[in-house]
Amino acid sequence: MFEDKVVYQIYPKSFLDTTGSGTGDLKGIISKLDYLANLGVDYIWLTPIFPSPQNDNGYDVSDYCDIDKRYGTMQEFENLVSAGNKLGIGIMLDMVFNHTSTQHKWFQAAINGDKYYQDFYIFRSKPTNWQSKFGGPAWEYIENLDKYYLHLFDVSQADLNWDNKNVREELKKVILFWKKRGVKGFRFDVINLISKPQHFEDDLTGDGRKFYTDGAKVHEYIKELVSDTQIGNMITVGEMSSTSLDNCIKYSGENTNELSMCFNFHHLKIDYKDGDKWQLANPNFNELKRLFEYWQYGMQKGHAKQALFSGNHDQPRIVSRWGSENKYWAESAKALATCFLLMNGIPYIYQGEEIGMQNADFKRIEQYKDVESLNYYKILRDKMDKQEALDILHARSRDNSRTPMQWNNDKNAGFSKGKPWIKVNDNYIRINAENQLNDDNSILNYYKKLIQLRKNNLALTKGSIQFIETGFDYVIAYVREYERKRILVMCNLSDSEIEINFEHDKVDWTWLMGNYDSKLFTEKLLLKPFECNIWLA
Ligand code: TEU
Repeated sequence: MFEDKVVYQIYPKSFLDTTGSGTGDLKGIISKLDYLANLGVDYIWLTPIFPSPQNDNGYDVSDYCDIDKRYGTMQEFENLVSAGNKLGIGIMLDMVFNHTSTQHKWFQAAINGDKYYQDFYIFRSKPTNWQSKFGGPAWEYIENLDKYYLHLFDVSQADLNWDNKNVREELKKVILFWKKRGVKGFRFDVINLISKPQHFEDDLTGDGRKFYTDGAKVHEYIKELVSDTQIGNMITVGEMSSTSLDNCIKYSGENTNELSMCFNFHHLKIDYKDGDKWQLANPNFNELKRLFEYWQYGMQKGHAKQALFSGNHDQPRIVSRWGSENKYWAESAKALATCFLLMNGIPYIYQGEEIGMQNADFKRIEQYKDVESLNYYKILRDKMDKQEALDILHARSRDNSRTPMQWNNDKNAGFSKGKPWIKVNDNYIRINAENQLNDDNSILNYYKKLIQLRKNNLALTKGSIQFIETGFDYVIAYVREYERKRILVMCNLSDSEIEINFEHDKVDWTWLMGNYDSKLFTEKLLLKPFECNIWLA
């Protein structure tokens, strides 16, 4: 199920502001549904729009069953759902169930001495040495309880205690609340971190993640949540942090009664030095190919489903990261899209990716808003000078993908008539949706054609995948096959021209599409910089 669907991720805060507040809103999303329907999108996933102090832009939820006033009203949300329905676009909401904001009434009751709610969280008299994923210790002291609470993320995001049945019951109510309002699916934030160990101990070799990642009861809890709320037939995607193939086969396997698909991030770490996000390295395309093969073959064999994606609101822009910002900007954006979106799984497009949006153009630390970036800036500054730390943020900050959507070349890229909450990239004059809508050769129209191609070919939705060795690390090539129909996808992810030898391959391939001119498949195949082609046998 869902292989023929395409999901578009919206970061509401940065999508479109209709009030001049500087923050995007629900009405803005409604006004762009036509744009999304035209692109060929079936679902939109909204990152959290619930009331929140916004320390982590909504991933710190203070009330799961309401809409943050910044974004609009419940009525407007219902309007969005029905407007979406008319266009065949379903709404997916982001369930942040690993933690709540410390402003949530449960946490407030807990720290004011309510024992019932203290058991909703993880309070201990003695902290461990675990590190928060945003830097610094994972435990925070509460004086009047003389106890520490666990926060795997920001100090304002307290981890929930899923071993408490009452917590699980409350979270089920949240799902039912939104289901009733016509929501068509859910994304579950870091859902593989919910099952914590029985005993907390120091991690002598790492930051603590080995004790809570894919924890002992995680599958049991997901099954219970899915079955008690009857969302087994809806589109559900779990965000899996540092997960393993075996676990993902359970999370999203055909008859495991858990989720319909999962995100994993291993392929987006090929440019981390020694696995450290905050140390720069060139992308290792050999490793990328190995990871694609491992996950695609593994999930295929396990009858499990993967979300296909190259970016989201936590990742730098892919075209800046592995593509080309200048000379081969459009070519590289198209090649990367082709490579990612035609594999076996369900394509996810992050807002602005379809027009080749690039990393933020920030020069000063004051321009950054993201809590993780600001925390790490301090940590980096202890080790290096200012410019070096800023260079790392420029490449790695989550704000890179959070700058406002570039709609047109009006003031603020058409995003807002007020002062945007975060700086618009100055390149909006050149890179914007309006410019691309009427240009047949644009990245936007390429995405549209790619989506149509995928939907019109069972080989690309239901087909198996087989990777092809070309002798070049940065050429990703694979064949999708269904009922003897074969489609060959080949992408040169480098800025050099290369020649590949296919003397042994005698298949007659017909060209379907690509990012340069139509190309015959020949024994000696010359690929231009970032050239990609799709052929049919
Ligand atoms: O992210 C989970 C996560 O572990 C990472 O993606 C993290 O944001 C970062 O990349 C570590 O370097 C999810 C959400 O997508 C993210 O926006 C939230 O901040 C986080 O959970 C906490 O809810």
